[in-house]
Amino acid sequence: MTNNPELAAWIDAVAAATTPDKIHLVDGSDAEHDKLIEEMLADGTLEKLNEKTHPNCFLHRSDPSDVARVEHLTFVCTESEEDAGPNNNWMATDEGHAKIDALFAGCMTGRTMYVIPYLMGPYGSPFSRAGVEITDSPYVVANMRIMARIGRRALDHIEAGNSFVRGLHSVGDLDPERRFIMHFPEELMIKSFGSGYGGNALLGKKCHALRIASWQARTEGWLAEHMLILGIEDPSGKTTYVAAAFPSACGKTNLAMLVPPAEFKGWKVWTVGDDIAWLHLGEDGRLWAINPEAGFFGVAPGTSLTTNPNCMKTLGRNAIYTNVGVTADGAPWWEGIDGPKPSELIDWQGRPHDAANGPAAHPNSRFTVSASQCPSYSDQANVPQGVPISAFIFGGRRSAVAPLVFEALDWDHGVFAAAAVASETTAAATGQVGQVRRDPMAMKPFCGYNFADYWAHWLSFKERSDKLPKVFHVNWFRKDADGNFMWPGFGDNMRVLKWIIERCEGSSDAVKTPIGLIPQGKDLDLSGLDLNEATVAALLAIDPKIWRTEMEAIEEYFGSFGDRLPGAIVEQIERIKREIIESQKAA
Ligand code: SAT
Ligand code: MN
Repeated sequence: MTNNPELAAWIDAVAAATTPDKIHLVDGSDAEHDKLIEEMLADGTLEKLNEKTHPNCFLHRSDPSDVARVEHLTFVCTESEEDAGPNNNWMATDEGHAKIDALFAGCMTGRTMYVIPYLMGPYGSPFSRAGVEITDSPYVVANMRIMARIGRRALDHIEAGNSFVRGLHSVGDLDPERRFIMHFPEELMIKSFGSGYGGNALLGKKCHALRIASWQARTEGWLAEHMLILGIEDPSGKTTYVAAAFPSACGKTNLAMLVPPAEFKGWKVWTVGDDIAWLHLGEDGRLWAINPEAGFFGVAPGTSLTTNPNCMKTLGRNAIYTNVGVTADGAPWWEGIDGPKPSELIDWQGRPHDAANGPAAHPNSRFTVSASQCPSYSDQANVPQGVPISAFIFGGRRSAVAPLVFEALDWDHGVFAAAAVASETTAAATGQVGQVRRDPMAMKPFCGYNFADYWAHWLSFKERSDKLPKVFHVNWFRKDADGNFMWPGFGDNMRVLKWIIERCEGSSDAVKTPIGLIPQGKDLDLSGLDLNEATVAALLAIDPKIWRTEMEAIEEYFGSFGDRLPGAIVEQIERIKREIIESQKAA
């Protein structure tokens, strides 16, 4: 099966433990894919959508209890609990293995065991990393084929002697009581049991490219981040790259594929990635980013020709839809898609749609599609050294508190501001939606080690380079007293991106406040936008009273990391608190 002895021994050991009927080494070929699709159509795993309107598109309905990531069942298993940190569920390595191995015992009887060699990152990039996922889910194979570079070339990379992450996955019996997603960063290993869904099952994505990779990145001096990467081309043809981190289901895919408003003649946005960035310091001192993924696993609801035209043009063919609704003529459908709601609709659970049962598409329903189909896909997306990043943008979903945008004063302050990000929870993870929680760097669910060590790692880049990206914080989700969004968002976010680029070039103004540098209305290009002055001022305002309360919440959160918290973070807290009080006295 393979001439790599380590891989061969692992495949044998897994087969002995899980007792599959068949073992299939995935080569990634079209013929193999066609056969898998045929089998999934035959057993009902997939449903064919309308070939005329949606060529080569399929619908998968997951078990209704298995529709999102399960953070309470996700563990980082290390020798020392301190290494996992208060931000992770921890289990001792031996205990973790014992617990999950018991579930894997004999679980593939009657099933085929698929062995998927995969590469995260462009072929030929020194920053790309390999993995092998063993799974009993053909749906996982089909999704991994879109999301990663799988098959023969990835196996060649491993057989050339490169290290690889081992990921073992079984859907088990989909019993939420018998479900665990476990990471063993010290062994470069993942074991996931009992879920077939997205981030729980496509192990190259969150499990490998973020949790395990963030651990590797710290020991090796790079960054693995929950960030989109995009290039902004100005009318002169100059392209500036930025990377932006937002929690799941907060619009990363929309921002990555942004179409500038009509007033922005000659401006273009190029998509490099929509979810994950791996960043390395170049010899020039700049941070260079690659997208380890090859596809998009995006949230369907809310996606339309108005909110994200490039995405709509990407996902109409060769796509797998999970948990969306379907129209009478076999087209995928979700809340927020263009056009009127059809009178006949099947919901995500396969029932005739009845509003009493909730939305037709699950709020976390998804599409899986190759990035190469995206009209805004960057011609630099597969360049081995990646693209140079000029700005980091962080943000969350905050109805109040955070202004539309601010710039950090320096690197330490930027790391603090990113670490202090909070956001209202979404349907991307099971649990209550709309609760404010701290989500540092949008990595709360994905950092594979102690956040205190992670912030220290971020801070350490200052000693290694004086050409680091500028750091910004944005909030597209500010609401007025009546609960309406004040900022139009989507394509109009270009107006904020433009100010950010101008700040990087030193050509735009800002006012210094205790929390950072904030533009005034005059500094933003708001041409053609129907926003009154009072709304613009409210979007850019910071209320010292609210910020004193916010700083207390931030301080309490950071306090939970005890002595391991870097001193530079404590200094930022003290400075901002002091300056807020001074500004109140001066007013
Ligand atoms: O389910 S995934 O983790 O892949 C998607 C997300 O929550 O961002
Ligand atoms: Mn994500």
